[in-house]
Amino acid sequence: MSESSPPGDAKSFGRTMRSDESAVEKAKKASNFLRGSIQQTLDDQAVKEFTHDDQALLKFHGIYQQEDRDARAKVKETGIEPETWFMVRTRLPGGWMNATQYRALDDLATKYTYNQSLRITTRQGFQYHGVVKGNLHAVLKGVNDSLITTLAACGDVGRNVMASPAPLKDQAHQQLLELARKISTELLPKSTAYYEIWVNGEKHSDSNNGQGEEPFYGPAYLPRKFKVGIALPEDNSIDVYTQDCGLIAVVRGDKIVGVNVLAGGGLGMTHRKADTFARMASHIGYVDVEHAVEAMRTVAAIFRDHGNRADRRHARLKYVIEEKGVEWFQQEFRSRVNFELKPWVEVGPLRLNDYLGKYEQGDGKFFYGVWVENGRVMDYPENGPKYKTAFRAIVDRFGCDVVLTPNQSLLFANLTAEQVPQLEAILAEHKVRRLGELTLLRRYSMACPALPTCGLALAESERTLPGMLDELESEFERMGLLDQPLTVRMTGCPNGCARPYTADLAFVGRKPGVYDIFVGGRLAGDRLAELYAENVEEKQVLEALRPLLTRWSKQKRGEESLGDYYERVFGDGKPRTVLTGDKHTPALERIGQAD
Ligand code: SRM
Ligand code: SF4
Repeated sequence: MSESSPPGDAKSFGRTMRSDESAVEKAKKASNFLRGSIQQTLDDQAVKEFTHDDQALLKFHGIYQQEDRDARAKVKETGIEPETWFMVRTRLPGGWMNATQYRALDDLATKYTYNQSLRITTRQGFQYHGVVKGNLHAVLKGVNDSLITTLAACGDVGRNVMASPAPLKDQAHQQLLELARKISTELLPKSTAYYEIWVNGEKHSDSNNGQGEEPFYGPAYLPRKFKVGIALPEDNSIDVYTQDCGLIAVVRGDKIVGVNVLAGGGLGMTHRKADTFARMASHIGYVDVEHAVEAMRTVAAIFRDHGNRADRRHARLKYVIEEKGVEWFQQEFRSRVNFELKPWVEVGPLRLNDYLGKYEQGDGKFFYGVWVENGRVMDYPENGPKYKTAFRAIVDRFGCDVVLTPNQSLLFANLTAEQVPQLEAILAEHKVRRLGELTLLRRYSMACPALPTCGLALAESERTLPGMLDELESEFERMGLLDQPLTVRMTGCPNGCARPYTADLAFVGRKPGVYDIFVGGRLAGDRLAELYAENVEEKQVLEALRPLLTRWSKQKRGEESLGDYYERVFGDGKPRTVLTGDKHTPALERIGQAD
């Protein structure tokens, strides 16, 4: 092991820190370990917003300052300035919670969100939207009282750790969850600021000393967010290739014996900026399971020490690896550990498993997966589904555990055989669609929140995808394609929050009512899509897709998905691992010519 930069060596913090460091870097270092002036602003009821620096720090506490963009759009009409809103995100390793915790989180949503909803995120967390400043403390305290945290759900730290969600009672699944929890704990900041501000109000003896509160991160934390997810070959719903550090469990018998380590995945990019791109994580190697946590920590340490701290647009690990190369990364990794980085172990082909419907757990009990439209657990008006009431009734009646999935859905665990039909009756009574009532198109769909809460949204997403799917369903039915599994994803901007670039088909917001269309990913999540059509008006989407859908319907081989068909016929034979924000000729132009 090199003496210069072992993971956790405080001397190595900011080894490559530049003099032109970004404003956020300065804010972090000046924050006294995430305190800033958050408490003062909370105490001052006359102040509605946090300072710019504090907004950056709040993210580490799991909070985003937002506003109601619907109201913003109507300011001219109404003359009323939108209220400052806050989004609060939980950190739930592997998406797990028990019934008591679910009830507590559900109660907080009823009391404190603008639309009484819990929003399941694409990383197995819950989000609260539209919380007002005066209620922030109550929400965070409430979350913590139920032994869940919002700490490090956002910010330049290790984010919520994802894991294949199936609550199966075999050894591999138990190990998987244990590993996700260990990694999550390992990545939690040690600063006591969070507890002082939100939980017990007490200053800890070691606080305010400005030193030593972050033995791993140091005062500037990471250059940017850092995402870890653990997949099993039979379930890559976590999209392992999109993680900063992905782990694929290698199972022998029913035991995880090691993990394949991937690094440098990420999806965020900017339209027309070729120097920003989505990137599939690179294969780094294999480590025995006892070294998995240290391996992840080492990947994070390399990022900490080499990530770009001047330009936040280029601050993700993917840019470090793309610039310096995989071999450099492997060498750096080896120099920091005293265990062996072994060659990558071939595992079976990756698949996506959404676990909807009824499954045996392996201990005589059952779990049951329920699809939630875009993860929004709420009671829709009139004849719409009443997810929130139904889920609460299920949890109250059966006391079951709840697991959030990476597909914005939810599993109820530890049910008896008799409880399953009762649960199904509750779903039916509340108009919640079950497996047989979903087309495959809808089943594997996801959309990010976008408007009205997301400050970065260029177009609608969650509120538009359901209607677009109605139209796609009619078109697919007409073409005899409804029984083809495929992933359809939508985002309101190119940041990629609903992981559009690994989907068979994706719509990425460009401006209000206008989307870029991407095609060519697939359910397995192991290939990037490419730009198919640019600047397509929402109403023209079907027309733009028709040439491709027609060919697919006539030429597909067996169950060939849209992405696989596209790749076979129009791909260049090489799996895409990088997708730039400035793509040359959209594929539709080529396909048009191929007629
Ligand atoms: Fe995301 C920023 C929502 C998963 C890439 N993401 C945001 C913000 C916080 C907007 C902002 O910065 O002001 C969004 C809040 C909207 C709102 O009103 O709720 C937001 N991201 C989400 C969620 C809720 C989408 C969802 O449909 O569930 C997901 C929360 C996950 C969680 O529980 O932690 C979410 N975001 C992702 C993913 C997917 C993933 O991690 O599996 C990605 C792509 C992977 C990646 O990180 O590259 C993603 N979000 C981004 C980016 C682009 C980062 C980049 O490197 O360029 C941003 C913009 C940023 O960070 O500046 C962003
Ligand atoms: Fe907001 Fe863009 Fe993420 Fe959607 S993809 S939530 S619009 S940042």
